Amino acid sequence: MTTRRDFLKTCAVGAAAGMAPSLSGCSSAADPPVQRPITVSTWYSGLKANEAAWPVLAGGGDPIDAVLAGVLTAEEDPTNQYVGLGGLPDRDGRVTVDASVMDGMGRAGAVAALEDVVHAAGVARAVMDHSPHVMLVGEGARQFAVDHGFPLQSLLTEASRKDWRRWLAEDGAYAPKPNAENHDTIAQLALTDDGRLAGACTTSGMKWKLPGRVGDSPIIGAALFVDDSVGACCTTGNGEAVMTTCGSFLVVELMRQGHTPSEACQLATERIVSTRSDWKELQVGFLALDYRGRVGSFSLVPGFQIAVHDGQDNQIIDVESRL
Ligand code: SD4
Repeated sequence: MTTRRDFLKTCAVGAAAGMAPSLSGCSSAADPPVQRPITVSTWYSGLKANEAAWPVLAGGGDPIDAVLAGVLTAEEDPTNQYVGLGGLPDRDGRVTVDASVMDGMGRAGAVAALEDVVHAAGVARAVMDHSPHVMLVGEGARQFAVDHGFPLQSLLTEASRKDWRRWLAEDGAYAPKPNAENHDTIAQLALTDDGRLAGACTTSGMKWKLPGRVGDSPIIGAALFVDDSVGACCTTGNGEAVMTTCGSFLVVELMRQGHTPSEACQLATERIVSTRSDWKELQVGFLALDYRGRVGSFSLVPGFQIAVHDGQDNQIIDVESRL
């Protein structure tokens, strides 16, 4: 496993040898284009997502196709209890999923509180491509999915039902619990060799959430924002903290002002720290990719990991945190 320190070392070595660094925080605005194509994803499941996305990028394909192929691997995985099939349910035992997609030209689609559809990010893309809207929710989103050929199936697996029942038996308070371990949403960004960016984010949201609760993942500008002229950002973690700071939009705008992706992620983390006195009990992870392929990431508390695939390696990186 590579740590952030290792990457910074790599950057220093690369810079000394006249090579382009592959992570931000170690290059200046004067640097030439550094790393394209490239794809990055949140958490350990990002490794598989990057693998699935790579052939699309390597073949010069659409970056939206790349990230959709990537995040589908997590949506289809019944053992991933934070995304798609097998996701943990809300307080009442219903699995509802949120997802968004965006490209670097300002096109976007999203679904929220969607039930019975594994490939929520695919439905978000269909909203983008086949409707005049950006977001559909609940029963309307489900009907739209059916109309566009997405199969219906229950997302609640036996394992997740058991966990829910255990929680019911142990916790009479019936309150959703935002906490630092509550995290495994997949969000993925991709950049083509000719500079087109795209991103996708998909999740079953906060476990045991109140019915009707929607997180940051389907909100454009919160968990996902993409602009070909600057870069892209996605988030994972406590959606309430991200929504109230317009997290991904903030990171992209900070990069527009000249900050590196890692600086931008760190500054956005500080914004959360300044607005949430309970920040040490939360987790939020930011992941940013600029138009030159520089990667940056930062999180509130330790434990956040990202997966980076640059064509040479597909590897997990431990992200630096505020705490
Ligand atoms: C949410 N941000 O619904 C999502 C949850 C998440 O890792 O990212 N978990 O708030």
